Amino acid sequence: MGANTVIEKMPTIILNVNDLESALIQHIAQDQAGATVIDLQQPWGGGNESDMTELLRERRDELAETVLLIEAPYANLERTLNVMGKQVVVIDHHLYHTHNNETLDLRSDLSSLDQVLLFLGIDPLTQPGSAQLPPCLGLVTDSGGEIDLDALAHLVSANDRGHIPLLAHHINELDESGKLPPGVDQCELLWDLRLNEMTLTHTMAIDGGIAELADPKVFADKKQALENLFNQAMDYWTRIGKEARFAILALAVTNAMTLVCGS
Ligand SMILES: [Mn+2]
Repeated sequence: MGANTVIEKMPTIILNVNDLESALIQHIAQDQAGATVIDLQQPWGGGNESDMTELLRERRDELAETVLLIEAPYANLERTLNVMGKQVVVIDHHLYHTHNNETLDLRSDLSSLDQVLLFLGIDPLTQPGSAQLPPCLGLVTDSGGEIDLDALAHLVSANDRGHIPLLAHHINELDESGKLPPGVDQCELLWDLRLNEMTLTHTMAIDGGIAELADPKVFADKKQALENLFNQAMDYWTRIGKEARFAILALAVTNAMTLVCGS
């Protein structure tokens, strides 16, 4: 089987790149698997259905026979793709409430990222360049750059399925099983990932918070406050029972976000 055959069979990935999970799907599918990825360009938490349908019509020629429609539960979108003769694979794991107060239950134990990896048959561990975090995620501190893509995919999936508590749990688990590189601090990694998530989703006043931190004086002030907060959390962390740790960590991170971004 030649390389062309493989590429022809590769599905097109259709999604909105507006959070950590979708950014990582885009990176792996496009840069590692060589699939065409179409970003529907709608913001997190909602989208304009006719804009998305229009965009798909414009980019019709780029669509493979099979398309993965990821977290885009819009009837018109699916219908448009069906009319084009495409085989649509719906990838999702969320419970939606539609305008008509109806429920669309697409829940799954697997995140969309997990499902895409399974569908494409990708094991992030064996991908070339897996020692580096995708530059598209633009992690802000050094700690994140040292984690491999397999661990990253694992954590991004946890963040998407269970938010901060599940993310904290999996960071702790990776650390205890020796799968985090030496020097990667649990709190710092949690912070990196959540900061990226908030930047991509534009949730909370994160952009304003980051802009403010560019001022060295503001940064120095907040850095000290953040350090105090984390030291306090780590102090609790070492003294309390294991089962209470995640709650403390989640609380510390939430407080830190408020400190940086405002409430
Ligand atoms: Mn998701």
